[in-house]
Amino acid sequence: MRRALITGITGQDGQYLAELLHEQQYEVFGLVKGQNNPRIDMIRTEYPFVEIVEGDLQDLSSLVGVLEQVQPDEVYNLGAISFVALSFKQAELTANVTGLGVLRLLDAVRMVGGSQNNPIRFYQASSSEMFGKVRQSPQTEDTPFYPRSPYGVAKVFGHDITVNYRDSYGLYACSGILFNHESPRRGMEFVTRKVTNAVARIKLGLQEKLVLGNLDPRRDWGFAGDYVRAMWQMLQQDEPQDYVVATGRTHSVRNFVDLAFKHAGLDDWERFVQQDPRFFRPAEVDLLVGDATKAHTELGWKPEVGFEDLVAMMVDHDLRLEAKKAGISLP
Ligand code: GDR
Repeated sequence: MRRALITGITGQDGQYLAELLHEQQYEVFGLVKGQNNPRIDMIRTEYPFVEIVEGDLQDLSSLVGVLEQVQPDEVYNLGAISFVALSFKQAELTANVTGLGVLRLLDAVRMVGGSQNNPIRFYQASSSEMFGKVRQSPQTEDTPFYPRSPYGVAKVFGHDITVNYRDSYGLYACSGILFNHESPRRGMEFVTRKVTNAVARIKLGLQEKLVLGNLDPRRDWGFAGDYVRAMWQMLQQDEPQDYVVATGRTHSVRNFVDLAFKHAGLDDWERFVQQDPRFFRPAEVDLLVGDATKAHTELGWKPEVGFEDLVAMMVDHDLRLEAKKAGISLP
């Protein structure tokens, strides 16, 4: 049985990837940090096949210990401070976890190594936030980076150090430059889930307003379940490389809001939405749209869920969730 270690197991992508690897007959290990981490219980209950191991991306010796214990064939580094808005408030923490954490895990991989015939394969979760103030559109693997947040800056470091360790030490290390990807498992702090959950609650009469920041930014939004497939495919190639993973379509936050309200049968979203400077960022990423030609041609990867279906999936899920919590029966 192949063994995989996932950092960030409690996040959206960790959950989808764990399911995918479990279906592929992997033994799945999930790295979690801290005592009393409330999300560990969720993983134990909903993903009982995941073996929890304790360690922290801020602590090299803990990572070495975990790799020695697990002896993984594949390591997926999905752990990070991943909320861009938070990274402006906790820039140093973000640099430490999202940036230096990658270096520590790569060093641990280098030290523990795996067997000569079967070296550990490493996946780094790079991000379209690295393109920031975009230098060209659509963005490809060759587009220069211009990050616009401490999060984006830390991700550039993580990306570059992954490439550098591959070049310097011959590690099998890949970097997936993933554009925004969403699902019903998305955290409530991200705009898509914040919107679909509020739409559900407004529709059910549980909430009156939705307060947002800037509605103009455009994002290339895909479905997380599709994107974790690309991560796995990258590690199955003969040579490690970097790939953009995106849908190639871009929509504004306003488009997303409009579609989400309409899907719930509410045609006049402006009645419910307010804007508040609290949710604006000190520097914004205005437009992202990815060109995933390389992933299409070399990995055979294609997204299966389109934008409209993604919005519908998330709104429908949140309608069921909120109705159940409030004891309301849906028609
Ligand atoms: P992003 O995702 O920053 O693109 O990073 P997020 O959903 O947080 O923001 C998308 C856009 O929506 C605007 N926005 C708001 N955002 C939030 N969260 N809350 C609001 O109320 C709001 N109003 C407007 C934002 O300004 C932004 O322009 C995500 C994360 O998952 C990263 O970890 C990942 O690397 C990238 O996607 C790819």
